[in-house]
Amino acid sequence: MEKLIITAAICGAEVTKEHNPAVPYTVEELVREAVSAYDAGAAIVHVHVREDDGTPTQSKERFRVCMEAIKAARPDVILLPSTGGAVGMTAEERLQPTELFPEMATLDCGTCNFGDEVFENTLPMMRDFGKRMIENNIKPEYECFEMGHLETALHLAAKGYVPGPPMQFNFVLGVPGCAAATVENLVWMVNRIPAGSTWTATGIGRSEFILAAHAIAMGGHVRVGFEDNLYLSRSVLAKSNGELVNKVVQMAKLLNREIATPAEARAILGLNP
Ligand code: KMH
Ligand code: ZN
Repeated sequence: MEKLIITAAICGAEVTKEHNPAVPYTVEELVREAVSAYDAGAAIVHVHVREDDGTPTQSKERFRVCMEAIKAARPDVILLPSTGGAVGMTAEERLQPTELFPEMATLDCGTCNFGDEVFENTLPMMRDFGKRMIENNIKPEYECFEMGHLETALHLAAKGYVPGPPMQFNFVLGVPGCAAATVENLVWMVNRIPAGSTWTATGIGRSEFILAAHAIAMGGHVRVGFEDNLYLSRSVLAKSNGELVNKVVQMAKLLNREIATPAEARAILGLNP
């Protein structure tokens, strides 16, 4: 089986220090969390950034400073900035990190409920995001919160509006208002992806490690991190993103799945070495 790529979603836009004091806001805190995840075995760091007070931002300058600081600490890590940002941001606001020419960026695949809010990703928005990623030579990670999101990504790729196969999908299951984090849903989605494409599973909240176990066994890849889950085990807050990554590494060891280095992850994902 292919080596396991672990992505650490170290921050997100929604969780705060009130939920877990280790949630990073400042540049130094983001670097600390990225380094802890990388050193534990993450090849990819999914980056959201905050102002020092915790307010989510898509500021190009804030992304530049944070991503350069992470790269200075761990030069070979793959950075995957968010173009999802936080609910309510405009498309132009959200697209700012693509101006920094990252290797990868998220591309969210449809409008959906997101807890009590609506996360807007219309087809025109997706076409604009796809165009930007084609122009800037960025490999999208297609974020699918629903079955229909996967169909949308496939449809837009077939029309050439977004980069086509091989594609990297992230099946984010368990967001309140979206598809549940069940193995049936995961298997359904995995069975729909084009040959040669790759996929990652992200389980929200207490489903994080259950979905990770399925993905490890099925040959997919895994995302964990504070964006998705704050607990190492029941009622035990994780002290760092590294603790969450380490738990996946231990699970993979038990199932005889080796962990991909960033170089190996680049080869698996078809990124430039
Ligand atoms: N914060 C969510 C509304 C992404 O990074 O592309 C969207 C999100 C997805 O986190
Ligand atoms: Zn995100």
